[in-house]
Amino acid sequence: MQERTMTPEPLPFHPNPKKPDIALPQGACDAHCHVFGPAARFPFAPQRTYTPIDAPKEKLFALHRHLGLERSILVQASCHGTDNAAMLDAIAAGEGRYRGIAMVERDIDQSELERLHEGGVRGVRFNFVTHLGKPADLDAIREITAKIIPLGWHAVVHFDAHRLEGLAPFLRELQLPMVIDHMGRIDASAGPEQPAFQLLLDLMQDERFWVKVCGSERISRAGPPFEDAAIFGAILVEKFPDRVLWGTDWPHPNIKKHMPDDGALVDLLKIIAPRPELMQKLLVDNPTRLYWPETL
Ligand code: 0GY
Repeated sequence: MQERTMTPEPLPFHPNPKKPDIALPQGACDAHCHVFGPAARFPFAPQRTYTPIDAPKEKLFALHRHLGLERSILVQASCHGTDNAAMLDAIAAGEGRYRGIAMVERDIDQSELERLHEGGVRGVRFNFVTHLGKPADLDAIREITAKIIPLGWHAVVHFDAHRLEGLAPFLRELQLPMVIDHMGRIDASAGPEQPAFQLLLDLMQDERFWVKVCGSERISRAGPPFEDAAIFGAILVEKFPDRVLWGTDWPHPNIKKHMPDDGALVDLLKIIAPRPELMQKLLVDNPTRLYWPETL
C-alpha cells in the first residue's frame, strides 16, 4: 500500500452544511466559534503554530443564519495571538448579538481591558494544548485574573485531557468562573470511567466551573457523526444543566481528518440535550447568564 503523504494545507470548513433536523430555541447561542482573518486585513501572529484558511465574519454570520443561531461568543484563537482585532471587528458588526473571549498579554493595563470590555469581551482564554505552542504561564494567569475579576469576566481554559490532573489544583485556587473547553478534550473511546472525565465531573461540583459540551468532532474516535463523543456531553448536561455551554467551533482549526458538517453537529444536540428544558438552558439561559447578565 502506498503511504499517504501528509499535507500541510488546512482542511477547508464544510462548504454546504445541512439544515439541522431540529429547530433551535429563540436566542440560541453558539458559544464557541472563531473568525480568522481575512489575513490581508488581520494578519496572523508570527509565533502561531498553524495557519488557517481565512474564515471571515460574513461567512460566520451566514452560517449562523442557516443553522438558526441568533447569538454567539467569538473565541480568540492562538493563530491570532493577543491581537484581538479580527474578533473585535466581528463583534462590532454583530449589533450586540456577539460577545468575545480575548487572549491578552500579562502586562495588559486597565485602559486596554476597558477598551476590550467596551468591544464586547467578557473573558480571557488560557491555552495549555500542546499543539498550540507554549502553555500559559501560571503566574501570568494569576496576574491577569486578578485584573479581570473586577470587570466581572471569567477565564476560558483549553487543555489536553492528560494535563488536567496537574492543572486541577491550580484551577481550584482561582477566584473567578472558569469555562473548560471541549469537554476537557478527553478521549471518547476511553469511556466515562476514565480518570480525566471523573476529574472533570469532580471539578464541576464546584460552582465556579462551567464546561463546553462541544468539540465532539475533536474527541471522537469513532468518526462521524461523533455520537461516541456526544454521550459525554449528555452526561455533563444532565448533571450540571446550569453550567454547560455549546458551540459549533467553526471554522474547526486543526481538524485533520473529518471536517464536520455544522448542521450535523447541531443535530448531535438531540443526544446532548434530549429534553426541551435542557436545550433551553444550554443554548439560551446559560449563555445569557454568563455573557449578557445585564439583560436579566
Ligand atoms: C479550538 C481548538 C483548536 C484551536 C484553537 O486557539 C486555537 O488556535 O483553539 C485546536 O487546534 O484544537 O478551540 O478551536
